[in-house]
Amino acid sequence: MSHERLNRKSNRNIKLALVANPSHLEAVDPVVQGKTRAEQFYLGDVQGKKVMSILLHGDAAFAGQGVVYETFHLSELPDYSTHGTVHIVVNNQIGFTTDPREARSSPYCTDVARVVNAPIFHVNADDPEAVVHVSKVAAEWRAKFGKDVVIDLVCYRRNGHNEIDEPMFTQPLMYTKIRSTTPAVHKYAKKLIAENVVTEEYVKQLWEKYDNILTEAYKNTEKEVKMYNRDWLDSPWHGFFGTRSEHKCDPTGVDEDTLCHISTKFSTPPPDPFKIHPGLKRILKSRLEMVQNRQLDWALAEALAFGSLLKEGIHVRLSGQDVERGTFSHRHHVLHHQTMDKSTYRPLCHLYPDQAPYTVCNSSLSEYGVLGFELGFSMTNPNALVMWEAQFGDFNNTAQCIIDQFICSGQAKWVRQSGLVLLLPHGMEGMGPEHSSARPERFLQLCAVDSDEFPVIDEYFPLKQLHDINMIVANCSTPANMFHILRRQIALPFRKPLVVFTPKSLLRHPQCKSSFDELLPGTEFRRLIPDETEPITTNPSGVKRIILCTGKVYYELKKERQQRGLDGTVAIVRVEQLCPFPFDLLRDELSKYPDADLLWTQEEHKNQGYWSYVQPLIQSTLRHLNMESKKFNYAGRAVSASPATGNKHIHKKEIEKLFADSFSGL
Ligand SMILES: Cc1ncc(C[n+]2csc(CCOP(=O)(O)OP(=O)(O)O)c2C)c(N)n1
Repeated sequence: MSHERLNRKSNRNIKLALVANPSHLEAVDPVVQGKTRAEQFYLGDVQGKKVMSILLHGDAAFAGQGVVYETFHLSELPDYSTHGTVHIVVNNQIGFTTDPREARSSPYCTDVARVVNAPIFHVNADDPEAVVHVSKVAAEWRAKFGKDVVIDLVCYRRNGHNEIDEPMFTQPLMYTKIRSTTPAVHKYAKKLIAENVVTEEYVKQLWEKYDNILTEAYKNTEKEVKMYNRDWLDSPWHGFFGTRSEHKCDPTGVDEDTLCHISTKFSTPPPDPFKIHPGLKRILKSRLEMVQNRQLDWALAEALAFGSLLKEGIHVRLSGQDVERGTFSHRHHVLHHQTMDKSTYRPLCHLYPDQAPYTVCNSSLSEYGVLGFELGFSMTNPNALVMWEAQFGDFNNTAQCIIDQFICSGQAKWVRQSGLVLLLPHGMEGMGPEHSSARPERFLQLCAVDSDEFPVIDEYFPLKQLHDINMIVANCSTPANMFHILRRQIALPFRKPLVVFTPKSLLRHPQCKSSFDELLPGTEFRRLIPDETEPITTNPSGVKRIILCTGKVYYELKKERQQRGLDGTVAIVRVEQLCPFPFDLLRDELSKYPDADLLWTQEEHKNQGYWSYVQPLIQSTLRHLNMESKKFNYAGRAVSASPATGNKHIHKKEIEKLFADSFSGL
């Protein structure tokens, strides 16, 4: 929520926005910073002279929560700086019932701020004039140097935690003292009266005036009989919601000329005399060959999605560890001059003279802080594609608090929309327990889906589903689908967080290519991809088994099917949008092969991946079709405590079993 009013001293309007904050202490810090950065960015406020953030902290949380440290480390990074934040620590020398001797190892609760050499003012909060003085110095510091500054308000908490707890249970000596201490406001009034600065009568009047303001405001709340969502939003996206029909998603296809232009620019080395690495020359050359063949791989799909949005005036921001090159070296969005320091070339910034800005930025090695930051960034402008990529999908769990408290539940709790995209590299490729799984099961468990009910299907169903869901979860198996789902984030008439499990080996898989034809006007994101191979399309009655799957395992199953001579017997159907679930398309698919049995095959272990999520959804669809008696089973790895084995031999054996189970009995 926010409030805007005239500041009589500067004669300027000042808007104060309060960012919605979960119970999780300090979690909001990076969110505030991201939002501040975005406000500055879209206002062209490159020095942070128009927008700034103030972060309020508790002493125990400031010292104890690691996200505070992560947030400080963003403060001076080129694409994350907010040009100085004023931190105010309400240091009441207690955290719930814990006193500082048990709450931290550093002498001061504010010592974490020393990592950026921020000035820290420890001030006696019982001395209001000292507090005002220190606050002025802090504000001047921030204005002059554009760097963080900390005010440590050394004070006490008069009552127990939450005002109702009994502090004498745990801090009897301290609270005996506090109870005999005159409150700061009375102390200060007494001092001013003694110094003849004010009279007793003046103080009394001031008290009454203040009391009346509060009483009146409280009474006014009773007159409010209606609640409007817009009153709770500090950036209500007027131009966005006012102008769009909720029932219409803009097309995501793009014309051939635009595709050719962007992909050629993206595949062309920078103009002379910029010297790029010879390996990159080869990469760009093979990219260009692909473009000439009207084909695209994953890197081109990303570039075409970003580039076409930039052309349409949409700001694109991609942030995360090593995103500029890409963890798997597939992207190369920032090219480095081989003999000149700090000289770089960003092809996607040179597509059109009037394009929107493209931001691609390697982040610090943080997930919690950086994901929170990007979430905050995404809340400011609906006409921006803001993405956070994890180095490997596994690492998203160090940002679990942002996912749980903000991303999956933010709209339900705070009527706040965000179109933030999470790109999570995922896939069982024999890399061992640590780099295999983005934990799809966790994201799917967070989706507000009723798996027992087959929904009413009409022409608005796909969009209505998206409108009603808390977040979209997808696993794209083709570059074209990745292109469309990214563009759809902006084409939608509302904003939803999108979680995409992205590939590793598929980045270079010879079969994981799409044609420009799949991106042209009239094409769109495919929530489910039916089996469109021969002879299945011409002879569906030959199909004895339907394998439903998602992601990379499709390519492996397809190859195995061919080797086993089962091309006409097994239909392999890909669920690309896991949530919301494509009930309508699955219904159509199951109806095509009424006599076939049904399998869900996944490469993830049985207690992980998608099985627990899809099983009841598929069963509801079967019930709807009166096909409850159809054989429907799971094929894949057994349950496991760890996401993957670290033993190559076992990995291979597991895949062999997955194939054996998937094609058994045929
Ligand atoms: C991440 C997190 N862990 C635990 C809690 C439970 N909790 C609520 S208040 C509190 C103490 C906070 O102390 P401090 O930071 O000094 O702030 P104060 O309440 O004294 O202003 C705790 C532990 C929480 N809200 N968030």
